[in-house]
Amino acid sequence: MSKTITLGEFIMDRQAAFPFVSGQLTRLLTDIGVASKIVNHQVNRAGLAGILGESGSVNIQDEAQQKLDVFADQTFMRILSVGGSVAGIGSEEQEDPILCGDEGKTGKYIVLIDPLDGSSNVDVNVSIGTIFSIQRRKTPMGEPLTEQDFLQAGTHQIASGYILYGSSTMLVYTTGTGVNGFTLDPAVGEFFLSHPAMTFPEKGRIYSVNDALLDKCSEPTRIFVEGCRQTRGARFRARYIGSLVADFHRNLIHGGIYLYPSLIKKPNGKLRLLYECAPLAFIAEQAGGMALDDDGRVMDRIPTELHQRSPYYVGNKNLVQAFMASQLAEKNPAMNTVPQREN
Ligand code: P6P
Repeated sequence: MSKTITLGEFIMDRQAAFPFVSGQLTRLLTDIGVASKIVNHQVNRAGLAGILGESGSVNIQDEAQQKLDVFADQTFMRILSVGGSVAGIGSEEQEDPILCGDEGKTGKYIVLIDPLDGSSNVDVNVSIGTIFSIQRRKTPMGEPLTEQDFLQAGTHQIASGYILYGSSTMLVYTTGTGVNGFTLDPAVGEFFLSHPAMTFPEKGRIYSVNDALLDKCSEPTRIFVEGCRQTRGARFRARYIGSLVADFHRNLIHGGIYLYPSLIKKPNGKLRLLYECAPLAFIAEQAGGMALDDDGRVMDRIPTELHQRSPYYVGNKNLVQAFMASQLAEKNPAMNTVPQREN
């Protein structure tokens, strides 16, 4: 039986393939693993530790901060800012970026993070997650960071990933050479490689969208979802947890598409580009899938502000392409398509 490899061993093995690296990315990925174990411990005991519910504060999104939101944000900030690899952190929970290491003059990397996405589900024991994106600083070392260090396209990402605090806790990440998943063994406090070389199944049969929004989105989106619903053999299933990381992870394993569309009153939808859409888009593309917004590939989008939102359609390539065909059909009815019968 082959030896089960830990996250740390995997990261070190991968570094060995790049002899000229400084080891800062290795340290950063390791620190993310450490922070996620601490957050996982609190998430698992939230009901017992009296840290359920709202903290009484609101974040930049004007969303009530759950106590665990604040704890997760503080934990990742604390651990990532002292490791020496990070120059600055942009967090969903912080209005402005946090500068690390001598006002951001040291540290090679920029981290964009949603410390605890879907946290409103904590009180009802539904899976939640952390999403992270790692960029290389643009400003030379020794100089203070600028806004542009944080506003980079998804194609510049050095790494991205998520931690899913669910029935088991998993860390899934990519550095641009495929996607690998690690499952935490709480008995020894180690992440072990459990899902090597993750890819979407060839075809997907799940669509994930908030049905209550459909009367607020575009006609083509409604046409696409209706196409998924049609019973003529498509055999689609509707699955929507209301926790992006959980929905994304299920669709990565079983195949499907997640949609958070542009809405009449929210043309940019709800999800945030830098620390939700772009990092999961990197994972999706590395796993053979696709991630689009209303104008094309999410990874190409150059942000103009830290907390900007984006319509989001991500999952199996065949389903995302069918969705976009339904969007284009609005302009050219002859192109109208609905997902085809699964063989
Ligand atoms: P709605 C959670 O707040 C989140 O950002 C994602 O995790 C989730 O997929 C989405 O919003 C749910 O939004 O409008 O369907 O409740």
